[in-house]
Amino acid sequence: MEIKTAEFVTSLADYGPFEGRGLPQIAVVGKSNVGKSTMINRLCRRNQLARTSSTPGKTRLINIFLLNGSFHLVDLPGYGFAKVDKKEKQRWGTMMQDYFTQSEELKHVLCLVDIRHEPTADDMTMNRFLRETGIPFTVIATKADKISRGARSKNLAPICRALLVQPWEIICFSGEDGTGRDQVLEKMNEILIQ
Ligand SMILES: Nc1nc2c(ncn2[C@@H]2O[C@H](COP(=O)(O)OP(=O)(O)O)[C@@H](O)[C@H]2O)c(=O)[nH]1
Ligand SMILES: [Mg+2]
Repeated sequence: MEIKTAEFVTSLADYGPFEGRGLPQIAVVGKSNVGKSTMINRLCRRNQLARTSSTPGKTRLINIFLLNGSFHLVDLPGYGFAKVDKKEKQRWGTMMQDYFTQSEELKHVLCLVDIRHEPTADDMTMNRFLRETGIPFTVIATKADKISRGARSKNLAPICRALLVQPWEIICFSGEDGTGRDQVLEKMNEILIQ
């Protein structure tokens, strides 16, 4: 699959109706700064479609994009930013709950983790939630350019253990050099033709 058109639809603080809602959705989750927006931009070959930031935790909204006029890519707010206060964490929890309880259109979740680090407690909570609710997901190990090719399988081992996936199920991705882009697009195609 190739992304021919990509447009920003809307940002929502509370999930609910939006223009064009009803198309299949693929959501992106992961901690703040893991590379969600960067991946979206890379997939769409657009530098500024999703805002990236070197200050983690700034995206506290659900950002929705329409791709190829046929499905919605949903950039969910990142978790695990140390500096946010309790109130902000609660707000995040409510947003996510609202999203997941009413997302009849959700087909699949792309779970991003940093290839250099062991998954966090929040990553594991999200993983458990997806398993329990039976929402299909794929783990994407981002920032693959930050380690050597040879180190990849070694780095994937703790991720596999924590998230209960097999190494071959994980897609190594880099927004920097495009590693894994084709694989993610292929995965999206599989999800959407089902
Ligand atoms: N080297 C490298 N840096 C990345 C990659 N993905 C994201 N970054 C950087 O990590 C920071 C956070 O990225 P962003 O996409 O805003 O993360 P988000 O909070 O998950 O949306 C930015 O400074 C990006 O340039 C990647 O694959 N490789
Ligand atoms: Mg972002």
